[in-house]
Amino acid sequence: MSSEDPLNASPNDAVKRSRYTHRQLHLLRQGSTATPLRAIAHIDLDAFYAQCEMVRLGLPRDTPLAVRQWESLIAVNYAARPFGITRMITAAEARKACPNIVLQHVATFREGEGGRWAYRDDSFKNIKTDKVSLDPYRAESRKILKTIKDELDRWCTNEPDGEAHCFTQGLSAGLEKASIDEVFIDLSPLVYSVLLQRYPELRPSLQDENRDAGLPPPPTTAVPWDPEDFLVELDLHEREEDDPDWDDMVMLVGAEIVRAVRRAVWDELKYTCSAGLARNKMLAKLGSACNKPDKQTVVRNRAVQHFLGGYKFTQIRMLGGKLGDQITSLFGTEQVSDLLSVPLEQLRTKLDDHTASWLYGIIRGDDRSEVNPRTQIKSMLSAKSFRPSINSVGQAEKWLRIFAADIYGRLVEDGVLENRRRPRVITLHHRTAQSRSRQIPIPASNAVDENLLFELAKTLMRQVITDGQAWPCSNLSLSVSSFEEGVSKNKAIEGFLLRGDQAKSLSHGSRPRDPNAAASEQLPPEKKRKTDDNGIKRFFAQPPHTDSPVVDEESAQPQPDPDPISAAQRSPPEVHGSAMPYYTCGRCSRSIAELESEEHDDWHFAKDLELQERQEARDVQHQSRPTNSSSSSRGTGTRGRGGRGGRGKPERGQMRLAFQ
Ligand code: DCP
Ligand code: MG
Repeated sequence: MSSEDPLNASPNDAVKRSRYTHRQLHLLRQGSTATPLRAIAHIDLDAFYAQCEMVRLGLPRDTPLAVRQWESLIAVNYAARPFGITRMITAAEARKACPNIVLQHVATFREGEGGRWAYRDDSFKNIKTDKVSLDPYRAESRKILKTIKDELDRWCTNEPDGEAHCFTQGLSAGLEKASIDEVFIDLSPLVYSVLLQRYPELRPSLQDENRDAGLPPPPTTAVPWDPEDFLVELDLHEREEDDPDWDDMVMLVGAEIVRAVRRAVWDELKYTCSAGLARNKMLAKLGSACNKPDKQTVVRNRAVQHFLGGYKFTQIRMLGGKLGDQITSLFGTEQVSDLLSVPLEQLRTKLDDHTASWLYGIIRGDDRSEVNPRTQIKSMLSAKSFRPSINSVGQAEKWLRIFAADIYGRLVEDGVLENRRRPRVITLHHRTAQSRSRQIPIPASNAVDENLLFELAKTLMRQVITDGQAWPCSNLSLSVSSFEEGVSKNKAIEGFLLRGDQAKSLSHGSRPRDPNAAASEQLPPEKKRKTDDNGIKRFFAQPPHTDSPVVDEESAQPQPDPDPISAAQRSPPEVHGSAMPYYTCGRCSRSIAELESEEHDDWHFAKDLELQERQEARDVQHQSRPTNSSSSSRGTGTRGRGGRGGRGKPERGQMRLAFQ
């Protein structure tokens, strides 16, 4: 009997097809979030600050070490963890538990010692005079990111189709720096090109005109996993002996790339990291934490249910905050496995439709959020709280010198010397009984350097003193914002340097226009409204680390704000009589000083959110159903481990959620 005779063919003779289609494979090439064949990696450095210190001090990996900030621990290496040392105990307790532990204090700036940070043996006793610097860790983080990109680029250029997908372009496609020590990588297009090279039968042929036809099956009955790959156990009804499908092959190639990336980070910089690989960000992030340190975990599609079933849903991205708490109280459980047995209809009786559908999907491993290359940093802030408060201009200026140096160091890293970017506004925040801030433009005619920032900061401080009520001051901070793009955006280098009259008038404009005006009066009315509006502020707020006992102000660096309006929506700049550049806003037709453009855009963004909020609140009222909870709240928290990452704004590809 021949299998070519369909009438007489037995089921065993039938040509087996993959459960995946040409269309789904093609979507992999495009990095689409819609294909089940996606390959997303999450890489997280092990005990990051502690490793930075071990590398700097040249210590062997088995030396117990913790990084301290005053009496608190902020990172603990894996050699110290078996002694019961965690971030939740103090330095003294750690010393007791492990007398040989190295307790390395973070680098600090010191009042009166200029603007250079240094490692000092006595920093931990000097909270009054020292200010933490995270510069060493930021610098290591940048090196690691570069190594990761270089390795990915090596893969790209080795692949015939890979060149279109380059990881080192200015804003790396497919690579999202999620925090100082973690990145998401969308490996999909790269995996696609490797797969096509290795399995030419995947190339669409003329017979495959039907894009929804199944792919030929993989030419193997067993996946050659590397012994270093930790595979999450399969779901109950799945068996390892079953033939693999293309989703397994996607993970196999992804795991090979991730292993190479991790090896490059170790070989070149001597850092270990852990990784998770899965079809989406949520699963990849959970995966990377599973087998720390120095391991990678693969969550195959056939293992997702088993994997997620063991978690509390409050451990899932987006469910770590308020939303998770509310779902816990509504359903009386934190376990994914309990919630899996709740039908969608029942979720809808307690949650609005969007939230119910999203939750129903996410606990089944469905997350379509994109890997977003981060937008550029939009502001930099350097701050210090004083206990006891300070009382003199001399003391304040010593700190302003440190803030200026701190911010300048970060501007240099951000490309200010190469004219890639420069800030246009400098702001001094000052707290006595109440908080106030004053800001002035940074003259476009001057090169931005430490001295200029210091001089401008002193000018602002003098204004605060002239206003009165400057002392006792309990907190002082300096920030720069309203960044201007330079040559990287095809602007000539001189684009920063205005000439002749224009430069002169702008530098005049940089002087305080009205030294006696209250700080808030210098802000556009829109800005004031935004600042006053608690409803909106929530969306911009970034929750602090919550698992750390450290109550600190040091070197806080605001995350980049979402880019609210594309430049295309703005009319071209116009110049008013004062020679201060203005433009007419394409949305509200108001005339806006260029220097305030970012704030103005932010204001529109905030207004849009506010409108959206109101609209959603109205929708919710209309669709209202009985609920167990009388509270009304919005599930925008994205707190991850350590409370990081809570940005409020939903990611692209995700819906904002609302409770009823
Ligand atoms: N960090 C901090 N305070 C916290 C949490 C973290 O200062 N409450 C800093 C120090 C960490 C770094 O951020 O080294 C990265 O945070 P992680 O949560 O990734 O923790 P680690 O990298 O230290 O350990 P792990 O191996 O669990 O990732
Ligand atoms: Mg880490």
